Amino acid sequence: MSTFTVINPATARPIREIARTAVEDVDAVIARAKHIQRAWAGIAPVARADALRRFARVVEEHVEELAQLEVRNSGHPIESARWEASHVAQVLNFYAGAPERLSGQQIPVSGGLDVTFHEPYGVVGIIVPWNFPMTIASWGFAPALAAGNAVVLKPAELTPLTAIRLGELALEAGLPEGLFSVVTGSGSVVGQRFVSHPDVRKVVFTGSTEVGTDVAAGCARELKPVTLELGGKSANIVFADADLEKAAASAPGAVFDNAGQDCCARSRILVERSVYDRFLELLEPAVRGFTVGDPALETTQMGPLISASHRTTVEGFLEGANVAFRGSAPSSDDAAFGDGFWFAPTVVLADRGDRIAHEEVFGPVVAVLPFDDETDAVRLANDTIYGLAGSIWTENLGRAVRVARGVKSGVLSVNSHSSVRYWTPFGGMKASGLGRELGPDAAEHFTETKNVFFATD
Ligand code: TXE
Repeated sequence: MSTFTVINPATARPIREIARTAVEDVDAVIARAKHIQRAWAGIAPVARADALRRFARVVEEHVEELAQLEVRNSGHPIESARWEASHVAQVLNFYAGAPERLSGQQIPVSGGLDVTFHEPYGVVGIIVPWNFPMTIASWGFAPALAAGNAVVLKPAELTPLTAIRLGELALEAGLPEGLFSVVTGSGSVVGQRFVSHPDVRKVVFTGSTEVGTDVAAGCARELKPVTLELGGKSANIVFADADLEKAAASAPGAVFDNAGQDCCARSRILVERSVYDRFLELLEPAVRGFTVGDPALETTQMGPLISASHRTTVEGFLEGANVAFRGSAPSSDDAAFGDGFWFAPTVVLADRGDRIAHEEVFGPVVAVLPFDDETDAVRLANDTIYGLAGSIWTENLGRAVRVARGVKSGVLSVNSHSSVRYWTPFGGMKASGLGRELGPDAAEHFTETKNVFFATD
């Protein structure tokens, strides 16, 4: 059997060999999922809810183990990894409330009774990237299962370990075998089979805009609905009337969290020209003080990049760039972490036409650009193909409302950088995606509406 090696990005040392699933084996998993899904959809809603609550409890009991696994496989700082593992349990708990609430409608008609049903699609294929392996997977599988679907999940080649463990925990929690299957392997084989297989009736994809566009085209050929969560180049807009100390202190976390490998990273800081110099003065100590190093330590704020080749890509963005200042990272002579894929947080002063002002870096590099007034700020914020997240810093309520309505992004926050709460909708506009995940309606997104008319005459 063909395998690939999973590497610890903090040390560059191998962790485990993982199977590359062949197409025939993917087909067998899908066939089993199709079979078990009928029974799952047929049980009482409360039984589905109970099963998901049990799954949530088992995940809760394994938060530390899952977190430690993510530290090794992804280099996430332990505190972040604990948050991620707990988040999976919370997402499961939240959507465990959905089965009894997937109500249809009764629509007034003459000569009978008209009602709608939310029917599950059947088998849902979920394709996950390497940046947040556990959380992004749960945004798909929890509501999909709650709605009565079976799930086949493909983790990224670089980071399959927590997904594999979640698959085992589902069985420990008593979910029927085959209902939630984790299928490891390459995107071009396993991921593409989810797209092309006629029995996978919906696909959820998170990853690059390039591959996402391909996945959507493949799904279109099969007339298969698809949810896409893609790249971002989100703006952190700082007006002169903002609490500058707070805005500057929080800006590094908003872009360097997860080493910038976050689709919501506020990777462009747009600063009103009159406070541009003052803001940079405040930003510099915050960046230099950002703690980069051993992900196992609770004091660490940022770990390594995910791979050597990704580090090369990120480095490429600094060619010809005007670097203002940088934070620190373990160097090659560090005994424990010298071989890891480290990259120090970097602040670049950019011009509007620069590549770094438009393209997603997906690393700890932030571009700072000045703007003139509110209209200019909105224009600049929207000057990208993406539209995922963003932050607005101002003490003027009217301006906050106007700018929040003017910026074409799916998830915005004012005087904070929050993006993800499992009970609020998440997703992007423009090249950042299609459809929404999380929030009160996510389980319904994994159903098709059926309308039935019962004649009474
Ligand atoms: O993503 P891919 P990668 C961006 C980011 C990053 C770049 C590449 O800039 O550097 O994308 O990351 C599977 N059919 N983002 O290589 O290739 C693949 O196996 C079906 C931004 O991880 O898009 C993996 O499971 N599936 C983004 C998943 O798709 C395929 C998050 C994502 O892989 C496939 C991640 C195919 N033909 C990366 N090819 C964000 N902004 O959140 C690959 N896959």
